[in-house]
Amino acid sequence: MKYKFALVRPPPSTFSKGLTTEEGNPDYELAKEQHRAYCEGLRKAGLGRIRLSKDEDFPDSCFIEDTAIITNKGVILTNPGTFSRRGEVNFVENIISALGIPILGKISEGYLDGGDVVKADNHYFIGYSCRNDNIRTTIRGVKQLEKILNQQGYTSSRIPVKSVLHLSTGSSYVGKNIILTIPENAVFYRKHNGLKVIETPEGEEYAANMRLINNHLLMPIGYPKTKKIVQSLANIIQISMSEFKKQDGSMTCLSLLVP
Ligand code: CIR
Repeated sequence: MKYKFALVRPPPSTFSKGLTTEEGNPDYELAKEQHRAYCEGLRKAGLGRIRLSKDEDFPDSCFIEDTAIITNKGVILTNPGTFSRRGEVNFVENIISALGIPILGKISEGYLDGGDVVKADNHYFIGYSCRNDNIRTTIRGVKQLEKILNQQGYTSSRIPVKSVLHLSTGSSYVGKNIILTIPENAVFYRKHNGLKVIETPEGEEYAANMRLINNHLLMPIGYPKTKKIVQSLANIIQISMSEFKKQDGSMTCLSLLVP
């Protein structure tokens, strides 16, 4: 899918009050700086950017990926598993409507975070991440998304998410039929015919999440072994992600790509 522009939302001043399992308080000034560099990375990858307003009431609202799934036929609005994030979807819904992008459906029968969806061309991998320590995407949410995708002619498959926040936290589609993933997901991706599955080197699990944009890959700085693995696949753009990582966020979380 060829993308034309990205929707991004800068971190609000309440950013450090967001949800996280990581240690360490994020530095707000640095987070803003890293967000600007991220937007610059999107520009280098050839995308126009629509910068939406910040919202102090939603500390996690810069992680806009969790609010919607954008297909080439339109958008599916999510219903995040955590109560504190549900209100983020209304704002994004208004923007999507104002842009005239069709809304194909809205998750209402369970919970689903956009970060649990990894798209490989026209196939969607959906993570069910809800477990005792991580109240996120539920099976009912997965089933409803499968139904909507199916109605639109897309195929999908399910993957349990065991140790990370979302499916996309530990994997991403890096183009050319290749999935880059942390080892625990590899067996599930390998069930899918025609896909090549590459595991992240030990200690570089955070780099499993990259943003493929047309012929470019946005990846976090500081993961040299993974960089070596992907550098022949696309033009690599490296971004500092330290402050978003402290809030459990990764590369794809910070944007929604519109074809
Ligand atoms: C959260 O816990 O919801 C945020 N602090 C991080 C969300 C990251 N989003 C993503 O992986 N798609």
